[in-house]
Amino acid sequence: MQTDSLSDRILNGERRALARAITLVESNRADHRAQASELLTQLAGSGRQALRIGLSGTPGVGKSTFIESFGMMLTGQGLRVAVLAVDPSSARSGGSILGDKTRMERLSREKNAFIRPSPSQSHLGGVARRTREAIALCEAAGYDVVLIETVGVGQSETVVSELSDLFLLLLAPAGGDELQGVKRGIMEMADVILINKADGDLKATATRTCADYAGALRLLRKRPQDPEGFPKAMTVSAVEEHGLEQAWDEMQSLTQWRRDNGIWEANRAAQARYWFDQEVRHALLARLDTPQAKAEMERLNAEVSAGHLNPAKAAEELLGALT
Ligand SMILES: Nc1nc2c(ncn2[C@@H]2O[C@H](COP(=O)(O)OP(=O)(O)OP(=O)(O)O)[C@@H](O)[C@H]2O)c(=O)[nH]1
Ligand SMILES: [Mg+2]
Repeated sequence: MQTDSLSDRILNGERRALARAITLVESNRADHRAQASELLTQLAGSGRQALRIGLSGTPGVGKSTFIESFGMMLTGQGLRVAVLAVDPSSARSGGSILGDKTRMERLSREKNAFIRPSPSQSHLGGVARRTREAIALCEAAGYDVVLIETVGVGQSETVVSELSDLFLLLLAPAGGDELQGVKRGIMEMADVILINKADGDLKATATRTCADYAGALRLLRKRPQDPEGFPKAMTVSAVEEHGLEQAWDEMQSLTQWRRDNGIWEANRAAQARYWFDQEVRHALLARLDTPQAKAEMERLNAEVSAGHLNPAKAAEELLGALT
């Protein structure tokens, strides 16, 4: 594959070229990795930046419906929108974004939208890298907003928040008990909490839930990356398309404040360092996975269990043998 022409076509914003490039970065084949790396290097100079919005929420909370309505609102304003997913459980069914492509029917027909199913990878580290590279490709292709969706399963929120400029947490209307169901760590990542389904019979409950979360957010430690009034809780209805514009206004004013105060740049720099660190760790662990390393480990294991070598000494020997 000619990466030169592929990069031109991506810079031209051609969706098919973008899809092909994402397939390339998702591949494990060594030649594909090399091409992907070359392509990403070529595109790195484009200087284009999208607003990267992470979105998390439990199954059924309305992520797909929200993305469809919110995405349509953005494309309606002339913005180009890409949707990616971080989905560590490849076995996930039903709710997968692949099935969503048909569910996000209106958005997938928009010429200014690009929807990409999540890569079927069971390893979160692998998913993170591929998503990171897919985001870079979407930015080079001139997308204004990249939405990165994850269903809340433990670590995936951290991955998404480390990949995004803004982190949205989508919640359902519920009684006060439910508040405790959201882990504190996840609350602390959120820039905007959206209580979805604020319509019909659920409207009053949603308003109450929103007030509960607004209260809970005020109790959290103030973060240096926030202006007054953030993080914020708001109600929306993805189905009735209520509150979406207000939510977008808040996201934009938060983003503008962060840009004006150097926080946007600092955050992206910190993320780059985080991913560098992760890549190093990942690569080091991969070195333990070679046949030679495994054989050496087995030999040292025997020594350790026989009491001929202490564990620290054995580790030192093993690491010394890894080059
Ligand atoms: N009343 C109401 N129902 C909604 C709203 N948004 C989503 N729903 C409904 O909630 C159900 C789940 O919506 P999805 O958008 O598929 O939820 P999801 O978070 O993508 O779910 P998973 O992909 O399985 O994680 C569907 O029946 C939607 O119609 C809303 O704003 N109001
Ligand atoms: Mg969904």
